[in-house]
Amino acid sequence: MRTDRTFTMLKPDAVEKGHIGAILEKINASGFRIVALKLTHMTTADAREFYAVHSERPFYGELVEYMTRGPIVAAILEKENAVEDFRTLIGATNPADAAEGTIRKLYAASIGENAVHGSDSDENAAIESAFHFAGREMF
Ligand code: DAT
Ligand code: MG
Repeated sequence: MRTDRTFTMLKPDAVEKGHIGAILEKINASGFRIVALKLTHMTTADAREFYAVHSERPFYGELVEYMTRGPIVAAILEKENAVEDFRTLIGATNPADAAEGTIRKLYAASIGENAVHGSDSDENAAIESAFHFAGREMF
């Protein structure tokens, strides 16, 4: 059986509101194994690079401000079909469109402050994991 990995961040709003425990609990209860985990604080340069694909979008400046205003929880998660299943678990980018029971429906305030990140492909999961974690921090 192939096991897949995805990368997630619990974003500054989720950390500020004290939702780390509840979100990690939901992630574990949904069958994901945590294989890397840390509290970290992205610099402006980090956030600009991490979201470089959105650099031409009108919300890029706000996104970088938001992602750097406080600490985040970065994690790598393992599960069969991890990328797709995790995107289902977090729900739509805009919490107003997110399905009932999804993490964004439960914890996100708005499209701009949407509580959690999930990689959108296996390739990006690997790139994003390596952005935040050294090999010796992955288990
Ligand atoms: P996702 O995080 O669901 O993969 P995305 O990659 O399209 O969504 O965008 C990355 C982040 O940028 C998203 O989580 C929140 C922010 N964002 C996206 N679209 C936005 C918009 N229309 N207005 C404000 N922020 C937005
Ligand atoms: Mg995305």
